[in-house]
Amino acid sequence: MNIAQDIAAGLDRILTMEVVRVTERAAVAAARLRGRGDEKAADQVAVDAMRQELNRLAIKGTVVIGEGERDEAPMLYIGEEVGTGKGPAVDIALDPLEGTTICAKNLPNALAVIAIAEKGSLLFAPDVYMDKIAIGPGYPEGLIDIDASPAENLANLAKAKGVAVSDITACILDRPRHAKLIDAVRATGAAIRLIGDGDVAGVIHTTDPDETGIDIYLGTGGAPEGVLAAAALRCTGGQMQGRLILDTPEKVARAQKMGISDPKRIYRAQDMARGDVLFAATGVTDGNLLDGVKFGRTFITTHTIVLRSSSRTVREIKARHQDLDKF
Ligand code: VTB
Repeated sequence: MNIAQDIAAGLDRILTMEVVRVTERAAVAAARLRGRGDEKAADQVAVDAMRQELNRLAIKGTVVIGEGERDEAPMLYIGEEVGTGKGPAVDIALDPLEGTTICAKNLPNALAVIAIAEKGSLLFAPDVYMDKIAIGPGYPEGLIDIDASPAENLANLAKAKGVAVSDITACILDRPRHAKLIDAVRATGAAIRLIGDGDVAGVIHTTDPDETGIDIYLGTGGAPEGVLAAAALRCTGGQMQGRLILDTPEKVARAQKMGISDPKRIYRAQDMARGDVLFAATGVTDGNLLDGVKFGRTFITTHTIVLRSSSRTVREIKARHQDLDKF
């Protein structure tokens, strides 16, 4: 495909490089507040920085997954128009600081994250929980099933990988609600990596088990984070299923207002993020896939992963920022 066709067919290729600045800037801002025990402040500076850079992008963007409803989030709220207004009409899912607590405690895998997709192609997910299961690329479609038991999913994955179940590691959020799930996984002999927060990273880690040591993600986390993770998986390959947890009439009604008519629907990655998708994440704290921001005496380094679904290219960008005034 030549560039003209490429632009006509979907997102501007140039955006793939431009979007890096958006997550870099948010990550640097948040990283300055690493380990300060102040989640809110770290999130706020990341939001400010991301918004500022996003508004320089040549897009006509609408935030579909952001910091919350308009009345609760002054910036990057759902529905906010971002970008210069001149360029492709796109939907944006973002989390300027995924893992605010991780950042406040300076623990691994806090990220600044964004996904950009063609207008109307990202799931408009309410801020409820989502049950999730994900594995990386290279396995037959349908290998995992959100309705199967953890033992069945782990056995199928181990068999397909050609290893014993005891050689599989599952990533699960460390929450009391996961007590049964954790017991069920441990009963199979598989290992668990318990994470305090950051299930976008948890899902992405399944795409490179040799590097991260994680084969499968299981459990419930935020639905907005589910859409972000699905966008990444669309680009890297891999499989994901998610189901919204709409366990009260109020949540069902809220979802309905957002266009979700079947509250029990199982969404695959390609249902949550359709069409041409760009995804970028910059490490805030050191992690399994991405290094955190480093503040040197004369420069700042950032480490970003940039993905695009149409080409499935995985780019890692290590940047040395020497003009410190821009941050
Ligand atoms: C996860 C995690 C996020 O929310 O989605 C989690 O990835 C789910 O909510 O980093 P609970 O904390 O209520 O379990 C976060 O921890 C924060 O957005």
